[in-house]
Amino acid sequence: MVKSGRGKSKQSQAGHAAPAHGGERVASALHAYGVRWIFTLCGGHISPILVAARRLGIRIVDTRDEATAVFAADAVARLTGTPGVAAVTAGPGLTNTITALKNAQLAQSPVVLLGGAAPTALQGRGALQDIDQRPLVEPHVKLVQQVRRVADLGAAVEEALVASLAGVPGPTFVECPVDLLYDEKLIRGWYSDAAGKGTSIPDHLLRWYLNRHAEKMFEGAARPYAPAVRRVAVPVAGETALTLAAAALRKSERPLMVLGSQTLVDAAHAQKVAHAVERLGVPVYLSGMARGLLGRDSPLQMRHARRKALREADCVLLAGVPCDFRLDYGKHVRRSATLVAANRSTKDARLNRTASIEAIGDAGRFLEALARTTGGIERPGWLATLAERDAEREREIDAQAKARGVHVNPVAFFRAMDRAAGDNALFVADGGDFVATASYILRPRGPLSWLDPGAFGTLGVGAGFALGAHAARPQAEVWLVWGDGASGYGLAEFDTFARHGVPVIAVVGNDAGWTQIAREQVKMLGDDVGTVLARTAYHEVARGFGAEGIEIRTDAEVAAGLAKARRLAAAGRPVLVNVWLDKTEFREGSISM
Ligand SMILES: Cc1ncc(C[n+]2csc(CCOP(=O)(O)OP(=O)(O)O)c2C)c(N)n1
Ligand SMILES: [Mg+2]
Repeated sequence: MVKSGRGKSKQSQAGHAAPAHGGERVASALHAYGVRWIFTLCGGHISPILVAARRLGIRIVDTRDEATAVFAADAVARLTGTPGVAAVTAGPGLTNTITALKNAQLAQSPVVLLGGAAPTALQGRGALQDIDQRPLVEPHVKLVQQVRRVADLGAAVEEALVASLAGVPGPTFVECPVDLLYDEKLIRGWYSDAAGKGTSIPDHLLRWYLNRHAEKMFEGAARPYAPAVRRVAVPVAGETALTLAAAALRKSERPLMVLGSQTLVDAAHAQKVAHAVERLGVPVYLSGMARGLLGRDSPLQMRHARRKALREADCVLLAGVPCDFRLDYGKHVRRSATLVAANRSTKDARLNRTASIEAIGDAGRFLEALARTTGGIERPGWLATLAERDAEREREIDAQAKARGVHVNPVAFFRAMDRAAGDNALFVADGGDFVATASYILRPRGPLSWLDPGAFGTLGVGAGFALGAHAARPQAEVWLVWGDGASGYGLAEFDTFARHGVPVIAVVGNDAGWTQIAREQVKMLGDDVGTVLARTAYHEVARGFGAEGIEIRTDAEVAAGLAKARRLAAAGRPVLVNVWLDKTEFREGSISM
């Protein structure tokens, strides 16, 4: 496996003979690096990769949209710390991935995208699905590999895997032209047919040219290929930053930490990071992939009134969290506070605000080192103040959960779902207000049990994330919290869930609208144009794809409906629960785009 800082360099067992074709080279590189799934939507350009990968025991999960394939690869990457891999065909297959690729880039997720391409000799000459792919993909990835020789395919894939994980993780792209993937005899046959049998000088020239082209393409392809698995070093912040941060924390009277997704880039270290945070004893807010890090009920974790706490804290440690819109571009943190920015990215550490102490390196490792250096930094009075404020807000939420209308109260619904979901639950969030409400109320059970799109705020990640989550954690009870609007992007993946036996419980918050947008638009502009949906029977759509569908229209039906959904999922069935929501004031006043 290619895992940050783990595993020894070793030669893989597979691939000591010359591979029969380029697809086998790609597959054996992936296999050697511990890749266990390829998410895909097929195309002739990539068939040899899929077939060869399956022969090596890599699971091929075919989806109904290339974006889903990349979202699924993204989820695998985040949950395992091993690169997630998607393979798509040339041209439109690739263009369909761009949103998901951008989402992975902004989430700093190590995704490797394999793309087909037109035959090398025909590129730029009007071949099927032939476009210039580099300029399309380049702005969204760390590395583009355009392979031109069969012998280079394996190394290109290895490079893409390593680069996706190194430093600040992110997606990479390997373009594999179709004529590099099939076996040499077949390709030479294509080229010789293309050259024809003419006797004119141009005919001779064309034959000479194509023959020389094939020679170059297959140069070295007869030699054996054995991938060499490289270890990716975890970047570690310097000692000075550690000493300064330790001193600042010790001196602090009101210390506070905010942990973001980047803290858990090295998924295998999640428990160690959790122990470090517990040992430090500093009150903490968890966001993104860090949600759930301390389990359901840690006394250190605060869920509410973050802005107020940040205003009051005299020392703030931002671990893997940039000062972007979520911290009001840094304004949430008090000017006079000592700000410690622990981040793999210098750019993120400096975004909008100059930190007092910069710790450039892995934020999780930094927390581990800090806990070893300082031991506990308990400030019981400060912790109690924050905890009381948190408890106060929880009581308000309880009061809101009591309100009864005609259909389901979303606040009460998530209280019920939080009680119903198992200890092995993993929550995927995709939607607007419905998801924002969930994020206040649902309590992720443990490390890496919450997935949301991240800073790109992309609607439509849900089905792919759920697919990837089940692959990475087959024992987990995967709950997809889905706005009715958001569900439209991925409903067809119920077909994928049914075919591959993926027992997702998708809970659709059916408020017949794009409510997060409608809320502001109506208030500010007096018109709901473009924001209204119908009370669609989404559960019946799921049934049409061969999955289970449950409809819940009133609060009274919630507990039984959720229990039934869990039973069906436990028996291996994907389920869609269509929940008719009442309007609520819960999200009133929050700004949403
Ligand atoms: C790809 C994409 N398109 C549009 C948006 C803008 N947007 C943000 S929230 C939202 C409404 C979501 O509606 P729904 O999923 O039904 O959740 P609700 O707010 O109704 O609970 C929209 C359209 C976006 N974030 N991403
Ligand atoms: Mg909605």
